[in-house]
Amino acid sequence: MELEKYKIEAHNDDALQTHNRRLAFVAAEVENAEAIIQKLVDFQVAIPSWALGTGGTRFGRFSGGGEPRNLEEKIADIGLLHALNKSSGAISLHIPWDIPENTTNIKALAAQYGIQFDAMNSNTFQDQPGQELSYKFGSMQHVDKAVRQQAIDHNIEVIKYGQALGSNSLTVWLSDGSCFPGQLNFRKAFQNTLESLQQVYAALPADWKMFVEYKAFEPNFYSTTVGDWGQSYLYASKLGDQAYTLVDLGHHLPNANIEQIVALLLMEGKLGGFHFNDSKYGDDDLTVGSIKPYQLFLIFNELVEGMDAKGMNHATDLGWMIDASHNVKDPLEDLLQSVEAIMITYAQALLVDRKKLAAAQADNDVVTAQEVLQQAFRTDVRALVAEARLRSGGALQPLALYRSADIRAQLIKQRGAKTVATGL
Ligand code: LRH
Ligand code: MN
Repeated sequence: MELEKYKIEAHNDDALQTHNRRLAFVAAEVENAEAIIQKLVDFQVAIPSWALGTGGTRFGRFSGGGEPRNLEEKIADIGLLHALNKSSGAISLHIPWDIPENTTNIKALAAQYGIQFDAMNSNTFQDQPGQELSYKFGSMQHVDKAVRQQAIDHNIEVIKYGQALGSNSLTVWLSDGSCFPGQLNFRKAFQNTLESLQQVYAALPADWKMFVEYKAFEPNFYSTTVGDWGQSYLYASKLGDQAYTLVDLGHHLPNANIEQIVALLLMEGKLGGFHFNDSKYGDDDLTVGSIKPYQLFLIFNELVEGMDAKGMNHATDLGWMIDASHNVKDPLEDLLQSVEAIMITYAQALLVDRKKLAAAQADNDVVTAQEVLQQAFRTDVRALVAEARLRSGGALQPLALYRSADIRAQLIKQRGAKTVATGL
């Protein structure tokens, strides 16, 4: 479903006066407004191909209708998000949920919408129909070499799909672990997993990155073989320079200081990217910034400080991806809110008075240090984010236009009320 340009222009004309008033106010407050707007224009967040349908839990799934029936319609949905906010210019595919039958056609279709292919995701946490060997007791950790080889072959196949589409990174999330004490020899599980990852690493094209995603628990509930940032860092360090850790915000034990983890991984040059979402309890995969917006700000504060300290390019040197699932919201509205939260938080982190913060830290002036951070967090930067969208040809208020243009109703009319998208 195309969103006609004239509809975006008409929407912006109606909202322009209010926008300009708000922009003038914040631009008067913020000295580096122009630089921030330009950084926002360049900043793109990859949308997960597995989060365009209504997710669910083991207790139930309540479809909202009009869900994409195939990869082509998923790319069209991301094209729609990108037309609205001009910040969703990439898709992250999950294999085999989204196998591109004809990579040339899929690549051409994505290009039409201005969509790039971000990290590819492998899947050795489910058994596929007709699969020879089961991953019930793990994949790369498995005691049976043949199961490990099956997982290695799958990851190498995923790299090939990615090469054909123009992706240049592979995310490996392993659900491997154990549910009961005694079930697993932790040392052998680590070594089997490392040897397996080394074979996948050896198949990486020279310009590719491998992201090792860690997770504390689920689906295993006693141990996870890539269970925290330290274990992921250990694997990535032993694998080589093309291997990095991937931080999924929902994959930590309660009250973990994620911003400190991010600062140290960045310092070590081993932070590869993010799966943004939010959570209150476990891996809830909720809308970014919906539960702990200040934690998200503190993470972006460390990112900006750490990336500038290393002279890194904010837009291209790390993998910026969302990983969410939607139980009660329209998937596209949820993703629009998540991208907006990321852009707002990035803008606030760019606002932090770094000189004043460093001086306060040098003086152990704890109060001023907090004031510097909260001054930025309490600044309403939404007009800067909207201005970046306007300059990129997007909508000033994406969610409002998505609703006023009645897009979900048109998708249901086009696809039906009972369509089910592959994914979570
Ligand atoms: C695991 C995870 C991983 C994906 C999956 C869909 O919880 O975060 O990144 O493969 O979700
Ligand atoms: Mn994830």
